[in-house]
Order: sequence, then C-alpha cells, then structure tokens
Amino acid sequence: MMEETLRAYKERLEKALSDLPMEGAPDILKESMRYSLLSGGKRLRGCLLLSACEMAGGNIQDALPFACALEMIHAYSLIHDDLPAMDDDTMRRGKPTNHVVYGEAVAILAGDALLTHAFEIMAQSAHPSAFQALGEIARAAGISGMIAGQTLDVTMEGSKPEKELVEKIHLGKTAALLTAPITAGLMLAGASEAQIAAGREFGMHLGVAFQIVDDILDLEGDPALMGKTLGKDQAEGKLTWPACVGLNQAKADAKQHIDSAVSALVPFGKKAEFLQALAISTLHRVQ
Ligand code: GRG
Repeated sequence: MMEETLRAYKERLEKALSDLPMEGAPDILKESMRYSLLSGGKRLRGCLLLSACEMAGGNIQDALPFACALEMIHAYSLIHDDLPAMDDDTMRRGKPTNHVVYGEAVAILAGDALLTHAFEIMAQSAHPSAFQALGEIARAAGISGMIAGQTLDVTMEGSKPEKELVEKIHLGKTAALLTAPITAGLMLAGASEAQIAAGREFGMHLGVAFQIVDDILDLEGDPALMGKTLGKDQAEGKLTWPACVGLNQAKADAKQHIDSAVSALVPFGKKAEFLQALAISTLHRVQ
C-alpha cells in the first residue's frame, strides 16, 4: 500500500521533472543539468512534499513545482558535493559523477543553474502560499541550513567527533532539506501553525535518522546498491554518528529518531499513515 502510493508520487514527479522547461540554456548546460536531475534517485524530498500537502488536504498539482524545486536543489547539492574540492567522488546513483562526464566547470555551472532554476520555477506559482513555501525552502537550503551543515562538515573534518557538533552538522546538511518538503507542503495545503510545527518535528527527526543510516551504510552497505563508493568516511576522519557513539548505539539512535518522527504526526490521525510508514522504511533502506 505504502509502496504503491510512493510509486504513484514518484511517477508524477519524474514526468514533471522531465518536462521542466529549460529554454535559453545552452545545450551542454541543459544536458549536464538533466544528466543529474534525471539520473534516478529515490525522490524522497519531492515525494515528502507531495504527501505532506495531501495529508493536510492540499492539491498535488499546486505542490508539484515545489516538489520539483526540491529535487533540483538536492541534485545541485549532490553535484557540488561530488566535486574534487569537496568529497571528490566519481560515482553517484550508479553512474559517473557530473564533473567526470562534463568537466568541473560545466558541473559547477549545472549545479548553480539547478539551484537558480528551482527558484524560478517556484516564483512562477500563483498559489497564495507560494511565497511562504519558497521562503521556507530558501532558508532550509541556505546559510543556516544545508550550506551551514556542509560548511561545518567540510571544515571540521578530522576533529574530535562530539555528539553536539555532529548533530548540528546532520541537522544542517541533511535534515534541513528533508524538513522543508514537509513544512512547505503543509503551507501549500493551508495547514495551521500547530500542524506545521508537528511537521517540522517529524522532518527533523526523519532527517537526522536518515543521515545516521547513511553513516551506517557507509560502513556496512553494498556499494552496488548504493551506487557510490563506500567506506570513505572513516578513512577521511568524517564526523559521523557511529564515530561518536559506536555502530550499535547509532542503530538504536536512528530507531529512536524514527519513533519520535512517527509520534509527531499523531495529530494528523490516519492521514499520516503514509508518511509514518515511509519514515519507518528509511530505517531498513539499502540504497
Ligand atoms: C555550495 C559549493 C556548494 C556546495 C553545496 C550543500 C552541499 C554542497 C551539499 C549537501 C550535503 C550533502 C550531500 C548531504 C548529504 C545528504 C544525503 C544523505 C544525500 C543523499 O540523499 P539521497 O539518499 O539521494 O536521498 P538520492 O540519490 O536517492 O536522491
């Protein structure tokens, strides 16, 4: 049931992403943007936004440009994260990374273009809550959200893994872009302040759990399923949750965060079942 709903959201999103207008872009830029944007991926952020909007009685069609925007921002962050100056990765989603195929200059520009284009797409929405949702997504992607987390991640590499610092990194680099789809989706559905606060609580716990599981998968995952090189975190002195608390405690903590995420959505009753099941499924993910 959860898988079927997820498949339907994903299909809707894939079509919208594939149909995105990119007029005026030079062919090589368009090709590089589409290479990363349409290269698979779980589409978690886009699906979270569509389902949060539906959970609060909103219209999926109104939410679609914002779901696409989140996937564009996510794709940009992965392109830049894979660059030699950052994580220096050659494989992503089972394919060569963007800069390996198009060169560093075009990859940087494709990332910049995806980020900018995401805001152009959202700005075209005439929905009464469009500006509020756009602001929410900008904050999550920006200087106190994803960029803050990534800055700490890159600059604190090799330092002592302290729980408080690692949680701050996880809240920024990962949880911010998993919370914004929920809160923005709820805003587009005209949800109340209390509902948005509950959604924020859900997103933050889901996001932190998602990154803990990502850290665990770097240690014990299957590179073929993950579609990228694993085992780099330890070698590079990355500040991961298992490095702070050990592997077994990290697994327990991920479960605890998912339990808290599930509880946060109780006020939505049965309508929250999809998002609750999706959150639980991330604990057992293999990719
Ligand atoms: C501004 C130069 C510049 C760079 C920005 C902010 C940033 C670079 C990168 C974001 C940091 C990052 C990659 C965090 C990790 C989050 C994470 C676990 C990503 C993988 O997400 P999935 O598993 O990927 O949802 P798929 O492939 O399924 O979409």
